[in-house]
Amino acid sequence: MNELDKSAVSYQVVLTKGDKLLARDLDKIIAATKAAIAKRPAAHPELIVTSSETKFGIDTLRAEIERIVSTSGMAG
Ligand SMILES: Nc1nc2c(ncn2[C@@H]2O[C@H](COP(=O)(O)OP(=O)(O)OP(=O)(O)O)[C@@H](O)[C@H]2O)c(=O)[nH]1
Ligand SMILES: [Mg+2]
Repeated sequence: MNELDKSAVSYQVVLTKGDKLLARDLDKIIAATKAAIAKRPAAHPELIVTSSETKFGIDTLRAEIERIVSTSGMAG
């Protein structure tokens, strides 16, 4: 993340295996992670939480990737 911030390459944090934590622990991790990335200039302020076990957040992640690709000219 240091390198990405330095070179101004924007990025978004994805918390994987979201099913492994209790909801209240996950809330704490989300809050702590958001606080940590608030100081990072190239980090997207929103997080995405996913689980490949329950498929939670996978649609959101796919949609976000699609949005980035379609607005960055990468789609051709
Ligand atoms: N509970 C849970 N386990 C997962 C999930 N995704 C992967 N795993 C398990 O984590 C282990 C590593 O799987 P990988 O496919 O390498 O997943 P990864 O995201 O690269 O995770 P790491 O290798 O552990 O950094 C396997 O035992 C998977 O079954 C998830 O969403 N929930
Ligand atoms: Mg792995």
